[in-house]
Amino acid sequence: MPAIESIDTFLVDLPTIRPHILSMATMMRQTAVFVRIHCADGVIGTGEATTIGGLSYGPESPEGIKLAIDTYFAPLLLKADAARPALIMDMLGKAIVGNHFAKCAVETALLDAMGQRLGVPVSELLGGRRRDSLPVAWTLASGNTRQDIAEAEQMLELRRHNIFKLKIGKRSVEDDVAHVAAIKKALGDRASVRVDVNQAWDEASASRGISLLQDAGCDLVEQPVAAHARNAMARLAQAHIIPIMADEALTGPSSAFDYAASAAADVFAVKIQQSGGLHAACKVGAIADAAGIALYGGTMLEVGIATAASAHVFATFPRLAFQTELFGPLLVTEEILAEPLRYADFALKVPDGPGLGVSLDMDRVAFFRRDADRKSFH
Ligand code: MUC
Ligand code: MG
Repeated sequence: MPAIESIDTFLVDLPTIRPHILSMATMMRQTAVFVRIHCADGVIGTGEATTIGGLSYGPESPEGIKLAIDTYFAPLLLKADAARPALIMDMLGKAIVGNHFAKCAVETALLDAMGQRLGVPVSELLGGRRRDSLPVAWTLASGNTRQDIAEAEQMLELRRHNIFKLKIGKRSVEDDVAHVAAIKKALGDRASVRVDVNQAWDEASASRGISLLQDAGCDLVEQPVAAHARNAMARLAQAHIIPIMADEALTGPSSAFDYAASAAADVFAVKIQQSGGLHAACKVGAIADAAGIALYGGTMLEVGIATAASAHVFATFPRLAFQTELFGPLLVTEEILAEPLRYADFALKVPDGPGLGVSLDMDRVAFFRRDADRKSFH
């Protein structure tokens, strides 16, 4: 049994390539919490957690995730059998309420270590991959219609993205719809245009907005109303042809079951962190599949490690009708992986090395980590 010998966590702040404007926050940087689990057989597993705009998106913050892992997770993990990640996650589930993002980072590190130990990619540990590449959307969120069109044109030209998600909900419904319509008109059939309202509308605004978005040629509306407004989501999904996607509402298998049983969404955005881990995300996917709900591979704007972990999960899905948005590493100016993830032909290549198939560049991490002691982890 390779026991867990030590756990280290550190925060890394990375600037975004431009302000990323969402209805609840404007991001100028992304902060990643990295977790490294050192096992007695010499294997080191790496995990990552990120949030959006500190505490503005959900109940966990990067600083809180680090504190929770250092103070509450680490004593439970020390000396545990690293070759039993499922048992460890059961134990953490019993001892620690919530803290889904922290749990996901820890499970990622455990599965990365397990995959390295067995010489197989994490997707194989999760039941087996069904695809080697994943189409990836890009989020246009500069806050300026002309700049967004120019950005989309550049992505099409580079053959990096032909699916665009627009962040709306900050302005009036009419102004937001005009913004979406202008972008769709400029891009035409060359791209799929979708929106994410991030819970900003009440039901009446949503009903009006969705009808207008449908006329504008928008393909998908994500979380138009509050996460707790399940009945409103069900009525909107029932009333409109344009698919309605749940995101913030899905916080793991129970909420996914609840939403599926209430027909409260046409599409589920699966996120590994929001779900509470990689296996939990697979269960959310399985519930959707069983209920005839379409799937989308979501992001919490993770950087390299958790984007790779998400890719391993989504690669196992039998159906992925609305593709993915695993572009997080491209939203920041700095690469922190030893070998960057590969994006080409509108898709992300799922890494195929053992474990996550990616690793941190520890020199770059030492440079960008928040505590300025620039400690070396070699
Ligand atoms: C969200 O709500 O989906 C995903 C893409 C993006 O720009 O923000 C995230 C969060
Ligand atoms: Mg969303």
